Formats: sequence, C-alpha cells, structure tokens
Amino acid sequence: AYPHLLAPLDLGFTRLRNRVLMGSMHTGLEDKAADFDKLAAFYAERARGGVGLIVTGGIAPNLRGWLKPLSGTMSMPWHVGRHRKVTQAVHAEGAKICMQILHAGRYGYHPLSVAPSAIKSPITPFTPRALGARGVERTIDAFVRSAKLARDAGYDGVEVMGSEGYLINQFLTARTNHRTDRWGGSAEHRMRFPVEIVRRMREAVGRDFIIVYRLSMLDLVDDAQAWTDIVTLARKIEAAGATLINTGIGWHEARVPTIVTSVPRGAFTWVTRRMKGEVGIPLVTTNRINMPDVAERILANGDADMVSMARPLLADPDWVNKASAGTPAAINTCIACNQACLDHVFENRRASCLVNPRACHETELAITPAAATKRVAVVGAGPAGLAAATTLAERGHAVTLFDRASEIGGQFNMAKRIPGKEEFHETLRYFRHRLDATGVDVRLGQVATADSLASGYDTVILATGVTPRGIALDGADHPKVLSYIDVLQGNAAVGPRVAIIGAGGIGFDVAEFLTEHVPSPTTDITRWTKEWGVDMHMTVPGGLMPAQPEPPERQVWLLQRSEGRPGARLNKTSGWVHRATLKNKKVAMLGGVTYERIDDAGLHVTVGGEKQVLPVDHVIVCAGQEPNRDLQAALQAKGVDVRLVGGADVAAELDAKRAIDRATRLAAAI
Ligand code: MDE
Ligand code: FAD
Ligand code: SF4
Repeated sequence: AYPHLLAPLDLGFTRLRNRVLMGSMHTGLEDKAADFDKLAAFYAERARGGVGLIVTGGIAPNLRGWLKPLSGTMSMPWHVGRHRKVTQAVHAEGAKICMQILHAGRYGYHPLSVAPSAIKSPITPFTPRALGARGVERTIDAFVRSAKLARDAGYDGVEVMGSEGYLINQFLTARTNHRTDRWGGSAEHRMRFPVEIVRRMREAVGRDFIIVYRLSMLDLVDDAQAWTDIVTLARKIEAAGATLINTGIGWHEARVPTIVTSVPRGAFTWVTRRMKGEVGIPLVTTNRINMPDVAERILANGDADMVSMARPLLADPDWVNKASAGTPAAINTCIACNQACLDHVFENRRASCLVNPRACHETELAITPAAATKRVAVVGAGPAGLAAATTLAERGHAVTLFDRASEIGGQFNMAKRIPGKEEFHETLRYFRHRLDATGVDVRLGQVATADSLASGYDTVILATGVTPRGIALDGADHPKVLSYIDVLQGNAAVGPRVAIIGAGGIGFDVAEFLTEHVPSPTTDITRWTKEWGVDMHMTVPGGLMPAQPEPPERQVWLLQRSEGRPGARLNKTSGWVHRATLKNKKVAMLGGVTYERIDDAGLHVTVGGEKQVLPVDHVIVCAGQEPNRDLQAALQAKGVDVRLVGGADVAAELDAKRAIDRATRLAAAI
C-alpha cells in the first residue's frame, strides 16, 4: 500500500524512513521546562506511530522573537537540557526530529516585538519597533546560535520558519518591509535576510545537520512576493545550504482560508508543484492532506517529494502505521475543525484534538485495561456515546450501545451534510470501524426506556443528546415555520426566500446549506480557488485576484436577538471564514432583531426601531437546544447507576469537543 508515501528519502548524510513530515504545531507545552516530560511523551507517541521526520512547534531564537511573553526560547546553554528529553524520546522510537526556529516579528503578542519596519499587523495590538542595522545582524546571529544549541540538544536539524507572515516573511515583502538599507528596497535586498540566516547557519552547524526552510510560496496578501522572486529565493536558499524546502501558504492575516474544513483536501499542492524542477533539493508540500490516499496521489503525481501533515497526527498518532498496515479505515481522521488545536493556541490554551482528547495529554489521560469487567449500556450513538462505548469496550468492559435511529452518528449526520463539512463523514467511518474492532454490541433502531435499562447493567451512560428549542411567537405554528432538523434531514422542501431565527453555529451552517451549490466548492479545487480569489496562475504578487463567488441558491436573512454582529461568537480561527462565506452569498446578517409574528406575508420584525416584513417562504428556527435527559430520573428512581455525557449533560451548540472529551474521560475511569 502507498508505495510513494512509504518510500524512504535519502538526504545524503541521513535517511528518513518515509515521506511523512509531521508539521510544526504549537502545543502550548514548549514554553515551560516543567512541561517537557509531557511534550516528550507527545512526540514519542507520534514517533512510535511511524512518522519519518517531526518538526517541533516554533521556538524563538531570542526574546524579541517571542510569539507571546515567555514563549519557548532557545538562546542560552541552559535551554538545551529540557529539549534532550524530547530528542531522546523520539530517537528511541526510530524517528528524526527538527526544532523549528520561529521569530514572530510583528506577530509577537508583546511590547518588545521587532520587524523590518514599524508597521502594525491587522491581527495584533502591538506596533513593532523597526530593527536597526545592528539589530538585523544580531537577529541573524540569534537564528544561528539557536540552531547550534538545537544541535547540542540532540536534534537532527532545524526548520527555519520563513512563511505564515512571521519575521522572515515580513522582510520579504514590500507590504511590511519599507527599509532603504541593504535589507530592503528591492526584492533582491529583501531576500538577503533569510539567505544570510541559512548560509551562516550551515557554516556553523556543519554538513550533517538537516536545515528545512519553510518557504512562503503563496502569501495571499496584497503587496507581496511575485512568483519569479519566490523561485529566485528558493534557488538562493538551496545554494546557501538548505536540505529540504517546505511549503508555506498564506499569512495568518490573509483573508483566504488555508486550513479549515471547507478548504479542499490538498488544495495547495499545485503551488509546490510549480516549484518542482526549479531547485534540486526535495520539496515538501502541505495543507489539508489528511488521508493516505490523498498523500499518495500527491506524491505519485510528482507535486512534491514529501508531505507535511500536522493536525492529522494530533488526531491519530498511529496514522503512518495504519497506512503501512493497509488499514486506512482505522485512521481517526482530522476533520480540520481547528476547535481544539489552533483555536486553543490562539486563545493561549494547551492544544488538543476534538476527535482525540488524548492529544497533548498523553501522560494524563491513559486508556488502560479495566480492573474488573462491567456491563455498561450506552444510550445514544452520537459523538459522546460513540466515544464512551468504544473506550469502555477497548478497556475490556461489555458494552451495549443503543440508538433509536437506524444509523450511528447523532447530530454528526446533520453536520456532514453542510457544504464544507464533508469531513464529518470520516469521523463516523472511524467510529464504525472502532465499534467493530472493539466488539461493542450495537443495537440500532431501538428506543431505550427506563424499563429496558433497569436490569442487566452495572452502569448506564446517557448520551441522548439534545432537543431543539422552539420559539414562543405569534404564528410559531404557521406551516412556513421549520426546525433546522426538518431542513437538514431533507424532510422539508425549502422555498427561495428564507429567514433563519438564531445566528449561532447551527444558524450559520443552515445558511450555508441553503445558499451553497451542492456538491460544494470544497470538493473541487478550481471552483474553490475562484470562490476565494486565489490566482492559480500566480500572475499577481501574493496570488490574489478578485473573488468570484458562485451565486447563492437562495435569498437568506440570518437574524439574532442580541445586538452586534452575527457570528462574533463563532470559533476563533474559523469564525471569520463562515462570516466571509455568508457575505459572499449575500446573506443579510442582522443583530438586535425583535421578532413580532409570522404570517402569510412573512416574518414581521423590528430592527433598529423600524418595523419590517421579511417576505419569506420559510422561517427556520435555530434557537438553541435543551439537554435530553428524560431517562435520568426514572433510572435513578430504580436505583440504577446513571451518568450523563455530551449534549445530554450540557447542551452547548457546536460542542462535539466537549462531548468526546468528557465521554472519553468518563469511560477511562469506569
Ligand atoms: P478577526 O476578528 O478576524 O480580525 C481582527 C480585525 O482585523 C481585521 N483584519 C484585517 N484587516 C485588513 N487586512 C487584513 N489582512 C486583516 N486581517 C484581519 C478584521 O477585519 C478585524 O477587524 P473588524 O472586522 O473587527 O473591524 O480576528 P482575530 O483578531 O480574532 O484573530 C485572527 C486570527 C489570528 C485568529 C486569524 O486571523 C487566523 O484565524 N488566521 C488564520 C491562521 C491560519 O489558519 N494559519 C494557517 C496555518 S496555522 C500555523 O501555521 C500555525 C499557527 C500557530 C501559531 S504558532 C506557530 C508555531 O508553530 C500561533 C501563533 C499565534 C501568533 C499570532
Ligand atoms: P447527539 O449527537 O445529539 O446524539 C444523541 C443520540 O441519542 C441520537 O443519535 C439519538 O437518536 C439518540 N437517542 C436519544 N434518546 C434515545 C433513546 N431514548 N434511545 C435510543 N437512542 C436515543 N459540533 C462541533 O463541535 N463542531 C461542529 O462543527 C459542529 N457542527 C454541527 C453542525 C450541525 C448542523 C449540527 C446539528 C451540530 C453540529 N455540532 C458541531 C454539534 C455536535 O454535533 C454535537 O455537539 C454532538 O453531536 C453532541 O453529541 P451527543 O453524542 O451528546 O449527542
Ligand atoms: Fe483536526 Fe479538529 Fe483535531 Fe484540530 S481539533 S487536529 S482540526 S480534528
């Protein structure tokens, strides 16, 4: 299986066991020495899972390069010791590991930040200080010293972070580099900074040390690098002594999504492919590669020599071993939701994974064989019930899983129908496989009742999910009123003009469902790049062209009672994508709405003191949910040990993260 993916890669002085590079991810464990045992366990598990080369989360070369105050830094001899825990743990499992050196430049979330010029980024509150000529030299020295210390710590190499809009990238574009000295002015001068870093680093570390350079091949911001300059830079970086060139796509401030669920799989490998033949060293491609068939196809097509995957290895540390064993159905696939990884990092919390709560908690959340076998009934086969049932069965308990529906998945069966959320199918495929593998007794099409559960089980876990909340409004029973469930389960034909009451995550999803063409652009890279204005011919520096969104399928009003901009409370790193998507679909998003009544004319509302009638064919209610825990009291009355998980416990809207996490933790402790 997967001959290209699993082929070793000879780098001359060393050899990687396959073509999988685990891309850099900040976990939140790299900042304090006390967390390095956890960090080592995290990487060791991925190394054991078969990865060829690991790149750590970004480590700053000096304090001015910090992402935030007291970020992990490699600048002094006493920083070395803690990293040895990581390198030894990874080497013991047969993988190789590079330390990423990341200088945040103007993305630094602290007052000491520096940049080529004193220009604030749109996504940080601090204006950086412009580096003086000596400051530039000192920064280059800091990169070199950091690489030497990484070598002392036992790393096989380093990755120089030259993309995502960080310091090096800031030197490379006229957008952020207004210098007139030898480090600015022309494209050639602007390139000098990274080239000098790599050249002096190679001199300092010797020939037998990997230097990966993460090259921004598509900036996706205005006033950025032209393709010809990027090629020139790649050649100079090769000549300066880099071993591998990794691909960077988009600055953090770019307004084109690059890694969220609605980005097509492998959406940017064509960029790396353009670079093939321009340099002689191996190229690594990246972004939204999450399953072995996708990776294999990319390598077989010759788009790159290696694939970088980051989040897929949070989701499943055994990804490579499962691919090697020819059992891709066993892979717990990353659904690109960002909810527990990137959202956490940008909120200054430890990263984890929605589908794998053990990620970054390897030493704290252990799934071990149960001391005594218990008979457990799990009611509800949504994400919470699935996580609980399979974890319990894996530990040796005898588990029966009930669902009244004819298929497993609960609300994920609705989520997977949202255009751009096609990945949710994968989680259900994974759980189907895992139910089989762990031997859970699955009873579909069965409504569990207090009577049927009263005997025969030591414990009953209620994972019965939620009931949608209705609205109390004149005309709430009008035939044009539908619940999101009617709509998403395909039980109702929806007219051309629609109002959605409630602009939470489900309201946004329903608006996308009603306005996007199916199959969605997520399934087609060319359509998707047009939709977001990505120039696949790279004629414009930065790769942006006017977006050409497909016309909406319907006219939609998305309404909320609370004041302010709808969607402000959506997730940190994906909310803006949903807001932009609906804007492209010309959805009218209104806050501060008072609902008056619904009748044949439509939905009567007051907005900003003004009465209006929205002339809609349907009103779809997405007004939140209540926990469905009807069985709890009756079971307790019969003396049954009952536990609640998921939506049945807390009915927060889009919260499969909590559902899976709590269910796994409960199951690990029974
Ligand atoms: P927001 O509310 O969307 O934006 C704030 C305001 O700024 C405006 N804005 C802009 N105006 C003009 N031009 C722009 N380019 C631009 N961008 C934003 C907005 O319109 C808004 O103004 P308003 O509308 O209110 O008037 O966003 P926010 O401040 O809440 O947060 C933004 C995010 C940082 C979350 C964000 O934009 C992010 O989602 N971008 C995408 C990030 C991404 O997906 N990157 C891809 C790869 S991820 C990766 O490589 C690793 C990331 C982890 C690093 S650590 C690296 C290490 O290993 C995390 C370090 C974080 C340091 C900043
Ligand atoms: P559910 O998924 O609701 O499952 C409960 C199950 O219990 C159901 O299958 C039901 O049939 C069964 N059941 C109930 N009573 C009985 C009974 N008496 N006998 C037998 N079976 C019974 N969350 C996110 O984190 N991110 C997202 O992007 C996201 N997108 C979403 C998009 C949509 C359109 C929707 C509707 C939800 C989305 N969610 C998302 C929310 C997520 O799906 C829920 O948080 C999650 O499904 C809750 O899991 P659960 O197992 O607690 O409940
Ligand atoms: Fe992937 Fe979501 Fe897990 Fe992050 S939290 S690794 S995006 S599945």
